[in-house]
Amino acid sequence: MNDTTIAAIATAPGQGGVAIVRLSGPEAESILLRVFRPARNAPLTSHMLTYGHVFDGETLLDECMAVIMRAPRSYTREDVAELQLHGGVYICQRVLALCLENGARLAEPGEFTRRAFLNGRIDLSQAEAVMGLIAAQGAQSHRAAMRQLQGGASSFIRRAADALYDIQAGVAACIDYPEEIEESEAAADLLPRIEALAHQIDAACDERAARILQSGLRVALCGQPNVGKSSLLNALLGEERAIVTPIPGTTRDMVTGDMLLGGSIIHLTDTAGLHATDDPVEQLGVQRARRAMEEADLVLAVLDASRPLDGDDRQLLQALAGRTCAVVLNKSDLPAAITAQDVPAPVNAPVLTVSAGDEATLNPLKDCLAQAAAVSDSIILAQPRHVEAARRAARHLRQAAEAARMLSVDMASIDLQAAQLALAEITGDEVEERLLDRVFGLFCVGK
Ligand SMILES: Nc1nc2c(ncn2[C@@H]2O[C@H](COP(=O)(O)OP(=O)(O)O)[C@@H](O)[C@H]2O)c(=O)[nH]1
Ligand SMILES: [Mg+2]
Repeated sequence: MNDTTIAAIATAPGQGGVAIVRLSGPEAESILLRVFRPARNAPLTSHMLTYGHVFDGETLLDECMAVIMRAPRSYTREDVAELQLHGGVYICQRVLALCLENGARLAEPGEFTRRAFLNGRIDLSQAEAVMGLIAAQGAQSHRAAMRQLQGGASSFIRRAADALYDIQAGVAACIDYPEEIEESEAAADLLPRIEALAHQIDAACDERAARILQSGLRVALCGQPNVGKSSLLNALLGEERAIVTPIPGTTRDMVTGDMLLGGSIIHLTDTAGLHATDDPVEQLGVQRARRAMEEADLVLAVLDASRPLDGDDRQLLQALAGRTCAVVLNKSDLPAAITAQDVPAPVNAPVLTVSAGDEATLNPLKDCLAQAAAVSDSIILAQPRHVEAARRAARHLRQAAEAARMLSVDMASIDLQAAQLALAEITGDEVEERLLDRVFGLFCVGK
């Protein structure tokens, strides 16, 4: 247990109806009582709100409610005190300063949650889920964070770790009792188990899903100048984000915007038209457009349906072979020069006919985006950090199997141990201070 008491403003900065200053640690209650005077002179009851006042010296600072949550029945498992103040910037800052003057230390980002972790209330993956809940902008990321908070990832990893301990015990027995255990029999028993576990862990990893949950589906609008990419971006976002003119080459830098579709975040990037140009500014724009296209999870190849396809259009469509993409035939309100049948679309790419000015025509496109951003609710590891560590564990397991097969069973033990450590990183059973700093450094102050 930590012997310092930390304090922070737990609510978002700015004005609001209510703001909360939070304290955690052994002195939480005594510091609270130095700052807050209950209206009735009675001891505070744990988990009950008490009405009273905060004084700054002899000056009345605020009329407020206070609560003490005594250990271990609190978020951090320490004594926690909270003051519910009027949500003014000055009041919050002054009350926080009073707490600090009375013995508290300013909390670092994520320090309350770090204490909850260090005191064993939650494991590391659950602590990260708290951050995921706060950061969730759509129902999909919220569901994934909630599953993680409920221990979804942890229980999977613990089961995998248990299976691995059993395997390690088998290897240890082989090393300790070489006379009793036949090497080939041990290998025949352990190898399939190691391989099955590696497979099971790999199957729980989905980099794409983890990334989409964290930062949304990256969609790049690509195509020649003047086909209507910026108009489509604006129409999808429902606001005039990008400049639209009949002059080719209007969009030079990248314009981005987020939208919510079917509970998922779609991160749209409008790009400069892909074409050869002598203008150095436009050239940079084209370079950026190419990069955005490479990095996108889904590319929308936008074509102008009112003119025939040309070489540049065909080149773009060819470049998208093998990518997740959709072809958008824009300007369907004008007399058509090409229809969906004329487009040599990449395999599996839908061709959607739209008009940027007609919202109803955009629905199939929105459905297509929502579908691409949907992540299965059964996804087990929903965080890039977890996926990375799990992949590392699976890699070590496969190396262990290789060593056992090519050399001898006992040669597997180093890689098995490395796999066990990689799994433990996810739940935080085996963590270095540096890893904790990295994880909790991403939090907001006051959580
Ligand atoms: N008729 C018609 N004109 C469009 C449509 N979409 C865009 N435009 C026009 O095409 C021109 C170029 O549009 P813009 O969005 O700037 O194209 P970008 O260069 O691909 O970003 C502008 O004059 C738009 O008003 C559409 O669906 N129908
Ligand atoms: Mg544009």
